[in-house]
Amino acid sequence: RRRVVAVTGASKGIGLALAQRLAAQGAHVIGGARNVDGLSVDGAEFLSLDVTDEPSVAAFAARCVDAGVDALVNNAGVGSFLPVQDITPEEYRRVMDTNVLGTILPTRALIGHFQARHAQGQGSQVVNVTSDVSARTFAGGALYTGSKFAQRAVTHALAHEGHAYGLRVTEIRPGMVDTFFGGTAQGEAFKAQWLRPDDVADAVLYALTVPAHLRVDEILLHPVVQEVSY
Ligand code: NJP
Repeated sequence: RRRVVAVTGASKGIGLALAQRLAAQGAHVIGGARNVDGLSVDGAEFLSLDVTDEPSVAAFAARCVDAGVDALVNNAGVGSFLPVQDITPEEYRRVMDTNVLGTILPTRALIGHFQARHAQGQGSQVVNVTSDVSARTFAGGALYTGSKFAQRAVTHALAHEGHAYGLRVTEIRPGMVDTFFGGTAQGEAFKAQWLRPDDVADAVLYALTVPAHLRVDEILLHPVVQEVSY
């Protein structure tokens, strides 16, 4: 049977690269994002998904369960870099809802399915694309890194809870990646030495393809040009 992998935030950047990589390796991909019109990848289906919206997540999850999904990759996320004095409640909610609630809702919607799979002797996986800043911060980072600290905490708590039903949980922590992140354009000259979306997709792929007795807890990866910061 083909492996079935659900990917949130699959319309561009890391998520799209991952959908292409997974499909090329023979998996069936169920990709979700708000803007999926015109997307086409052999071996992938794209569904409209807003990870902050419960009914939208429920519809996405129903299709995933129907297809017998093996793994969920929570990749959807937004960036926002403001000093504390400029953070509005609206911007707080947009970033926290997308990055934190947007990780919780798709996961929550599939836990019953993952537990049922465990009862049938099948393991499942959740891979959360957080950030290298899920455990450090900087000026202007309150909101974004705060959301990523929280997403990391959700990831760790899920790993504890999921252990009972054989769920393998992985945190992928990329540094700077050349995508559309934070409203920039992909391919801009100043990002020439940054990670490529494929670099991060390969890290996810690694976590998803290790032998069943092995759990990859975390992968931290940076472009060489990025300062060493731990
Ligand atoms: O960014 P981008 P990345 N519901 O903007 C989707 C993390 N990261 O690939 O809905 C559903 O090219 C959006 O689709 P759409 C970052 O925090 C990055 O770099 O159509 N989907 C698009 O497909 C994030 O968690 C860097 O607008 C929603 C995707 O998310 C992950 O990498 C560094 C959505 C974003 O594509 C992927 O971001 C780092 C919603 N409500 C961590 N809102 C970096 N690039 O430097 C957004 O440390 N999306």
